[in-house]
Amino acid sequence: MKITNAQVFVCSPGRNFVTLKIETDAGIYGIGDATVNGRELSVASYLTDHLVPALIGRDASAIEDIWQYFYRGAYWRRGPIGMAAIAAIDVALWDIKAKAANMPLYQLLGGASRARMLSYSHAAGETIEETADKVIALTERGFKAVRVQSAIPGMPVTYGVDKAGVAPQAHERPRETLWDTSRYLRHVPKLLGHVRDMVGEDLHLLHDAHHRLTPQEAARLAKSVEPFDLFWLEDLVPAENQEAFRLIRQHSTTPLAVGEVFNSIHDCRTLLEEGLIDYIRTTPVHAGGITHVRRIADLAGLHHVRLGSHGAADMSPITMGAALHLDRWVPNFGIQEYAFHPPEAQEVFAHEWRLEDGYLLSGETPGHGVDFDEKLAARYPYQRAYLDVARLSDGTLWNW
Ligand code: GCO
Ligand code: MG
Repeated sequence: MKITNAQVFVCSPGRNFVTLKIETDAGIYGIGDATVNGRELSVASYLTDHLVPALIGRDASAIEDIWQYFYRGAYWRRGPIGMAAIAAIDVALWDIKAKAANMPLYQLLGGASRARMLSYSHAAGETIEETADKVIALTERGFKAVRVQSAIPGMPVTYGVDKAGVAPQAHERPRETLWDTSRYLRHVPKLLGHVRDMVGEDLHLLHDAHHRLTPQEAARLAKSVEPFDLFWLEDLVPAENQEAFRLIRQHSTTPLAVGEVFNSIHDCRTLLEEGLIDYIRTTPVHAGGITHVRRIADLAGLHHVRLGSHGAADMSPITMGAALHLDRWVPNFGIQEYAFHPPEAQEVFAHEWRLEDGYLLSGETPGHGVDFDEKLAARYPYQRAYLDVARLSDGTLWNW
């Protein structure tokens, strides 16, 4: 089965997505997601200008060799742009292989370890009370796990909490936000304590610090929220320095999650091998596709670490499909994030996966079960958009 064509589409049905479609001489096509939020055109160019010309004519069934060819074969390897491009090719090829085998993708990985995947979504409010109401609303929709964020008093904009009507992407330049660690560290235990009191013991609660703390501050937070029995605390410190997690680990038993910005197994090796975290957040799109995340998941499994895939709305429904097939198979599954795509995106990317009673189901159709409507996508042209940046009150640039 030869690859006859590969095309990249950049569209913005509610937000920007980069999609790769690979066609074969067997008449079977596959699709992959290559979206890197705020850097969409770079991945599109990396694919169109550099990888696609070397992809056409190859054997579509040689997934491993094609992965190695673009990874090992490139002198400048790794990095978010290159790995997202490889991921899109990889996921599209797995889609093709599974369609050719007439099987849902999880079957090719070894079959199902579970029927449905526990998922969590986001509750975020301007006040603690408003956040608690949103947590309750999600439980009423069936969620058994909820990520809890709220605006921090004294900070005009807080990560994860957008004022009504302000789309996170609708900014022609990166929006500048203010960060204050002391206020944050005082506020979060109050927020989580209040929500735990309201919802009782059973609901899983999660929280994301979005890389803002130092190891010592992170250890303090992890310790202070122990009474609220969190499912996890996420991205406490920027993880370039994996060793920093040793300090956090020595001070607290709160479960830790990290890895949504990682793009290779090397980014998580120390964390996994030393058992410094509990959940690894790598997704197919940002960590080299199914071929590579499977390797990360196996290394994680050796060290009692479970998969808790990143599922923000800035990855297309294709990534959710691919992630759910991985989740369905992986023995060491933990939880899958789900942040609801815009309605226009749901139409452009028709998908078999679905949410039911707080669990995600992968679907049973051959392939990863996500399709792409090129004509409809053309009605939603790319719109330049940025993620925010953060500064301290004296103007110093901080981690966003
Ligand atoms: C999450 C993430 C997202 C990221 C976003 C960046 O846990 O879902 O932190 O909210 O900020 O994916 O593009
Ligand atoms: Mg996160």
